[in-house]
Amino acid sequence: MKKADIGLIGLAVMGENLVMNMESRGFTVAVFNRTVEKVDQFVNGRAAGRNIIGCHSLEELVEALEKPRKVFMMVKAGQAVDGMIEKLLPLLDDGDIIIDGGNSHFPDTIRRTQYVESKGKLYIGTGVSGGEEGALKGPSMMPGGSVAAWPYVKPIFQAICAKVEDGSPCCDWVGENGAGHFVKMVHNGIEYGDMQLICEAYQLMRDLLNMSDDEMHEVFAAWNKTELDSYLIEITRDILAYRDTDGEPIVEKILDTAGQKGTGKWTGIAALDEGVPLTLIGEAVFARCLSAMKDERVTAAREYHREIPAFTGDKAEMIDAIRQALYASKIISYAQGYTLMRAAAEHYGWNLNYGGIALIWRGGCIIRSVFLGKIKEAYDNNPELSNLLLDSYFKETMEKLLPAWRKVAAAAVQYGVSAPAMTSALGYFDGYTTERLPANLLQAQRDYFGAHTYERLDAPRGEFFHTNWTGHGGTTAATTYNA
Ligand code: NBP
Repeated sequence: MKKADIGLIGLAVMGENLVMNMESRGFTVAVFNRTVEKVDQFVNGRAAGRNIIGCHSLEELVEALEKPRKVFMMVKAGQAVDGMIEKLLPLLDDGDIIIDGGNSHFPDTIRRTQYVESKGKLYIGTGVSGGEEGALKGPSMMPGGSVAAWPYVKPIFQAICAKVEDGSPCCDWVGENGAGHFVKMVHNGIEYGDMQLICEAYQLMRDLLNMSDDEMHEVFAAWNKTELDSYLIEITRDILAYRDTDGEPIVEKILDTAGQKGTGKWTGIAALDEGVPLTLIGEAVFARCLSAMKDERVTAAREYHREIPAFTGDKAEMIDAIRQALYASKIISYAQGYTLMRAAAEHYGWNLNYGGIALIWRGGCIIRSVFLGKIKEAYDNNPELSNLLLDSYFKETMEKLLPAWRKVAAAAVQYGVSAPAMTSALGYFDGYTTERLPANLLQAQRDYFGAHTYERLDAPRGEFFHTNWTGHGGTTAATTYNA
C-alpha cells in the first residue's frame, strides 16, 4: 500500500478540515485521534472514498508514513502537545519531523524545538490562522522551528495555504524555534486591535451620531471599497445587516461582554517583556476586560447617569473622519506590532522577513486586508525599516489622516464616548513624533528619591550624573539599581 505523505493527530474541527484540505491537493494523509472512535467516524463519514488512512494507534500511524515522516499535531495547546511529543519520540527515526499546528505559546515552542532536536528529530511549530473555513480552503500559515525540516514540509504547506491574487502562497518560513508561533501570537494581538477599532467606530456612529444599524451597514459597505478593504470590515458590514427572527438587527441583542482566549494577553506580556510600547493592542485587551465587568458598569452608569449630548457638527463629515481615524489608528497598531517583532527577533536571534510576514497575513487569516500589501511594499523598499511610520507611503498617509483623527479623538473625549484604542493611538503618535518628552523631569524625580542618576543634554550619552537635591542626601548614586 502507498505510504502517506503526512500524518495528522487530532481530529477536532481544525484537524479534520486540514486533512480534507491536504487530501484535496493530492496528498495521502494518515490520521489518528486520542479518542479512537473518532478515527472511524471520520474515515467512514466525511473522509470516505478519499486518500485518507485511518490509524488506531500511534504505532500504526508512524508505520503508515513515508520517510522522513511528517507528523502534524492539531491537538489542544499545552500539556497535550508535550504528552504527544513524548509518545512519538520513541516511535520515530532520526530526521523525522514533528509539527505542532496548534496555538502554542512561543516559549513552549522554543523549548520543544530544542528538546526534539536533542533527540535527533526535527520540530516545527506553525501558526495556522483562518479558523475552520481557513483550515479547509486555505489558511495563512506561519512555520518556524528546525530550519532543516522546512524543505520537506514546504510543498505540502504551500499547497494547502491561502494564495493572494498573483498566486503567492500565504505561508513561508518565518524563523528559528518559536518564531512562527511568536508571529502567530502577534497576528492574534493585531486581530484584537483591528476588532476593537472597528467596534469604536461603530460605537461613535451609534452613540454619537445616533445612526441605525442599516445606516452603519451602508457605511461599512462603502468603507470596504477603500483602503480599509478587509475581512473584518466585510463581516462587520454583514453582521450589521443580519436580522433576528423578529426582524430587528441581531447584533443589538447580543450581551456586551467580550470573551478572550489569551493570545492578546500573551502579546501584551511579550511587549512588556521587550519594553515595546504596544499601546493599541494593550487597550484592545483591556477593553475586553472592561466589557466583561458588565454588572459593575451598569451600577456605575446608574450612579453617574451620563448622557451623550446631541451631536452638533456635520454628520457626513464626522462619518468620514471616523473612517480616517480608524485607518490612522490601524497604521499605529501595525507599526507597534512590527516593532515588537523586530525587538523579539533581536532578543531571540530570529532572522524575520517582515515583508514576507505581511504577505503571509495578506490572505487566509482573520486580519487579511489590502492594507497589508502596503506594509509588504514598505519592507521590500527598506528591510531595515525601524518603524512603519517612517516609510514614505505611511508618512504621507498619516499626515493626510491626522486632522480627521484629531477631530474624532476630540469628539470622543468631549462628548464622552469611550474610544480608548483610537485616542491612545493618537497619544502614542504624538509621543513618538515629539523630540523632547517630559522624561527629563521623570529622571530628576527618580534621581531625587532614589539616586538613580540621569544623563544630560550637554554631556555625551552614557555619562551619568547625580544631584544632591535636598542638600542632606549623600553623593552616592544607586548605579546598580535599575528597577
Ligand atoms: P481543540 O483545541 O478543541 O482540541 C481538540 C483535540 O485535541 C481533539 O482531537 C482531542 O482529542 C485532542 N486532545 C486533547 Br483535548 N487532549 C489531548 C491529549 N492529552 N492527547 C492527545 N490529544 C488530545 O481543537 P481545535 O479547535 O480543532 O484546535 C486545535 C488547535 O488549533 C488548538 O491549539 C487551537 O488553539 C488551534 N487553533 C484553533 C482554531 C479554531 O478556530 N478552532 C484556529 C486556529 C488555531 P479527543 O477527541 O480525544 O478529545
